[in-house]
Amino acid sequence: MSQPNTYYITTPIYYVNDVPHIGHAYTTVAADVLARYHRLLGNKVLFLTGTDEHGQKVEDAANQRGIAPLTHADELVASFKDLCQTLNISNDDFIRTTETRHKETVTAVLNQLWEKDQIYADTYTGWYCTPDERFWTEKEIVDGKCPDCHRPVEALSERNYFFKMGHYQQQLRQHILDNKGFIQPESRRNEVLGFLDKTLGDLCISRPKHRLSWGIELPFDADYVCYVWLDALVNYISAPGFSRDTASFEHWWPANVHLVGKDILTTHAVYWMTTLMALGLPLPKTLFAHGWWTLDGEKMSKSRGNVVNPADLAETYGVDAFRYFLLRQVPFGNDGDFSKDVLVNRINSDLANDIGNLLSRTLTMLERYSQGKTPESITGNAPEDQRLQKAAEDLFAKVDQHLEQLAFEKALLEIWQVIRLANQYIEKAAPWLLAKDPEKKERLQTVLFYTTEAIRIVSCLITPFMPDAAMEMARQLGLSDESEKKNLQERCTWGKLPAGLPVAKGKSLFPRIQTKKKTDAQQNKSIAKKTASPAPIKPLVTIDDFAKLDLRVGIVRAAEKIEKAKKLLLLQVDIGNEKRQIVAGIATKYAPEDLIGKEVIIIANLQPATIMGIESQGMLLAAGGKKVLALATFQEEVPPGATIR
Ligand code: ME8
Repeated sequence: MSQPNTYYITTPIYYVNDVPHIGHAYTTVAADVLARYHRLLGNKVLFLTGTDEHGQKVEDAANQRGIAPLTHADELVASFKDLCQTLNISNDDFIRTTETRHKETVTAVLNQLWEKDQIYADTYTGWYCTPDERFWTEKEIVDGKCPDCHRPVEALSERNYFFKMGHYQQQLRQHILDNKGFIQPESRRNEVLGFLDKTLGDLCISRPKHRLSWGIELPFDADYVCYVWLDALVNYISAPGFSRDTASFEHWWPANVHLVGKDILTTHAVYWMTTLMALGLPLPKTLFAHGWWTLDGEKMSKSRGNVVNPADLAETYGVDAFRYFLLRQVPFGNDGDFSKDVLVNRINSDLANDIGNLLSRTLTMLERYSQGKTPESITGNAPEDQRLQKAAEDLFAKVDQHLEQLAFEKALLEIWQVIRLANQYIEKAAPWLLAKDPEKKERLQTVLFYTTEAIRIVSCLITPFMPDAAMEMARQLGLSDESEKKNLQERCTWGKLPAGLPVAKGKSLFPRIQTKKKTDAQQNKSIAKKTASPAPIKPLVTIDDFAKLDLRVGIVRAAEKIEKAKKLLLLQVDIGNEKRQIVAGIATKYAPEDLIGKEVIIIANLQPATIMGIESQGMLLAAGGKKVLALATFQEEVPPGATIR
């Protein structure tokens, strides 16, 4: 990873219309890992998070409670700040859009854009979606409803102020094309490029006060407040000091990473980047839009009553275990489904069994065979010594490369390979047998040193993910507080373990979580549910029959509902050299917006068929019979058009 002197990372600022949930925790924990990692590398870090407090959603939430918006915001902000504390988040700043420093910067931004003739007044007639706070054109709305949230829209005609966003369409497109890592992951980059293929309109950046008063007043027209999205996006420059503290601003800007969820990709990739262009400011280096958490396959929302409270999970299962789970379970750009069973399994297998066991058995060995002290450094010649040394020595570079790509789960997987290798090493070396043979004393010392040194390196590299557990590991290994030390790379070189330090075996790092045993009847019921009447296997085919099918990787570039066909969606799928139009019976399971950017498997040489008057040029693979259970997709990113065997 290149080592800039400064590393500025942001999360979205969260709406205070409701309490935080697992999705908010996800982005914030991911940003925290990167911030901590960069501090360990010796970089100067600014890690910003905060709350988005203006606009209709917050005003409505306050009205419902019969209190003033700011009183409402003050209460909810506390729950976001508490969550940061609970999850051990190391943010350097927390910005609220109701703070004076932010309001001043928004006013300065509006003034600059106005003076640069980037804002104009016009009367606009369109369809307004109140929950989303945005206008749609006649063409965009679907059956009188918002194409985004599917709630009814209302016709509105009013004078407003517009930012000349359309003017920057080509410049933005070119920037994305020239800078491969600018929008990540690749699927999201393609999604934005697809969006920019259509004409980019201007952006309405005002709301008349008679309709919405809870916002920052436009400096050039006191009858209007600023559109909440423009207000919110400006937080990324108001916190480091734009328009107020030039030295600080220039020190931190441009940001290295804006981390967001995929729901707010367009507002960041298009609204924000064009605003920066209009202000003449450099663009952030990377915008990463991660995937979406669902609960048992369903969208989480207050109205469904299925919101997962992150503070409860952290309290029940442990902060570090929860942080580990979030980043290990799902590749960062992909969607994930939350379930407590999966969380518990992950904790028991990776944390209690793998890392917990490794530490506890190593400490026991040191107590028994090394007078409770860290062993002397010895060079081992056995192939297994060298294998473990190489794996541990190479670990920093691998983790570094994965974190550069924000591939948290891959970084953790690499660390766990070393942990598993160290456990196998102990089993193979059987130090308890070596201890019985006086002639094997030196071999025993070698085994102790190799194991302890591997764990020491592991403890350094898990620090950003699980700061408390890493500190406790270091403490038990007799090392002083490793987590606060910089020079991570140097600390991860083999052979740095100081000899003769007293170790202090303590409480178990990650106690095993007892799972309630299901009764036989429950077990049978759940097995029956899972395997309910599977369809009989069809007659055998030959390998030649199978080879006739041309299965390809496709990326969904566009998806829309088909009028009068409840179960069907019309998809535009990119299969490398060509685009296929496919009619798929998956509308009961997926909303069109869930599919954009998804990598799917298609049968590319299926005879085209006409469905509801539309030609379908291929078929998607999915689990399930008449009822679709899940689309077949990939664990890793794969290029469109790749063949599948
Ligand atoms: O959009 N899965 O705020 P917000 C994964 N104020 N991430 C999730 C998630 C889920 N189910 N739910 C929420 C806003 N998130 C604006 C942002 S920024 C200038 C203004 C995370 O409270 C994810 O990061 O709705 C998502 O982008 C963000 O919370 C939306 O938070």
